[in-house]
Amino acid sequence: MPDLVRRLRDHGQERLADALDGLEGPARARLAAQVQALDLGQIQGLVRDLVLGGGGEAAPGELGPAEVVRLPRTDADRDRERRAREAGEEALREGAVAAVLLAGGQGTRLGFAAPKGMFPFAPVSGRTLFAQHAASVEAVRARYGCDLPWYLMTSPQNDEDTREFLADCGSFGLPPDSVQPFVQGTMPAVDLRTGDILREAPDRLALSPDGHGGLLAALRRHGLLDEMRSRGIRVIYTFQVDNPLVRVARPELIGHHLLGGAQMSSVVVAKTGPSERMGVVATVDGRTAVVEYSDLPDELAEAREPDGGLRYWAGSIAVHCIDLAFAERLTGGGLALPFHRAVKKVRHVDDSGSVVDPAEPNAVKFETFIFDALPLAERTVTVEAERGEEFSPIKNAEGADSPASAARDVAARAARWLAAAGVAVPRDPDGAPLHPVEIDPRLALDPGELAERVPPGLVIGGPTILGPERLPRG
Ligand code: UD2
Repeated sequence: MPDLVRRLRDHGQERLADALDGLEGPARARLAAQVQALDLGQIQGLVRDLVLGGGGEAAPGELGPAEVVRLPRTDADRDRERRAREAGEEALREGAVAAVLLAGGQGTRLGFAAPKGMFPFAPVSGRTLFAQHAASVEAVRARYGCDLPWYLMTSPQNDEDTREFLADCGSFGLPPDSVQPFVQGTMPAVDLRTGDILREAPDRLALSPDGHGGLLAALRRHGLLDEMRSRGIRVIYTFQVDNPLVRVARPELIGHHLLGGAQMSSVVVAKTGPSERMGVVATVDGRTAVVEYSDLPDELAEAREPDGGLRYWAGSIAVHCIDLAFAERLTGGGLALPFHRAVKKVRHVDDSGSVVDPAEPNAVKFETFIFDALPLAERTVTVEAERGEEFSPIKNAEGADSPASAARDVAARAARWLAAAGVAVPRDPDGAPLHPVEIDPRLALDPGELAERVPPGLVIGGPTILGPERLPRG
């Protein structure tokens, strides 16, 4: 134990060393075990570079717009799209795809205390985000007659609640060995001014999830990359918990990824404007990268092409295909993703053990981002999607990217699909659907499927749920 205290001092963590030294018995053992698990050399470097150094991250390199497979417009585009879909469908039928949900975040902006996946987003049924994603997974499994294993990344903060919810819901009827939660790593928060590691209780560090970039390391740590390999998985399809419109394992993306020989691929939508808070896919020093909104200087965010369009229009919706061999290579040799700093309010105890509830941001959290693997890939593919078809995240309690905007977009997509299937959709004078409608992914994953399966003579006379029970029998 004196050894551990000395190691803390050697790495500039005097206060934590004193705190540990001042504890006795089980409390001392508990804190010591947490300190033991830290990489103190790494934290010292991060404090030096990202906290005491004024917080400046490495200067971004030379920026350029990304090459993007645009939405199909010509016959040649549609032909390419068809080939991509067929290649993706083949990979799905072979069982070569795993769906990985990123659900370890804390969802503080939404102000919802439970795991975000338990948020009841659906305008009519009140179904949760987890249930929606599970229904998509089930629909893909049924459509392609495949095993589509579903891995859910949780964090120590929400793992237990997530597992309990999945158990209560009987894994939403999916085969239990195909639904696998796994917990991501953590990093300690440090004091914004001094770099001291903070404690949330006298015998407990203030730990938080290490960012979604912790995904690959967590998959390896839990033996899941090996499991994927033995299952015959080649493509890891990642998506975020907060997007109810997300297309899980969309064959076109998988196909573009495979046909392009990519190690990592991304989906983008056109940003609504220069200030929309989403990362853009771009090139940095000639390599594909996501530049986070907070790192994109205003003059670049506002830069226009001669046709008036935004130069950096390609907003990442955080859906990626990652080649399994690439994930194995990245995690095999200690290759590390860069850490970013997030300045946050973190409740902690001071030297005397009293709780401090800061009114202003007081701490730095360290996070890695999965999209920082893009520049490490030899080949990448970036595919454009239609925003209204695939992206409406729930991040804030109100306004943009809120439960209200998502409910509106869910209903608008359903109305579009119904209209395309020849069903009359009553609308208000502004053209918005009069009644919210939900389409269960198990009934239809896309407009074409809905057109084939829509119940004959369907009339939308009020809020409506079109579920799998409406499937034609047999
Ligand atoms: C993310 C992207 C942003 C844009 C936007 C689209 C980052 C840093 N930014 O913004 O560029 O693409 O999404 O919706 O990703 N998560 C974990 N573990 C963690 C942290 C997050 O699993 O340690 C999950 C979280 O549960 C969520 C997702 O990652 O599903 C995104 O996290 P976020 O909400 O913090 O990212 P956001 O909204 O800033």
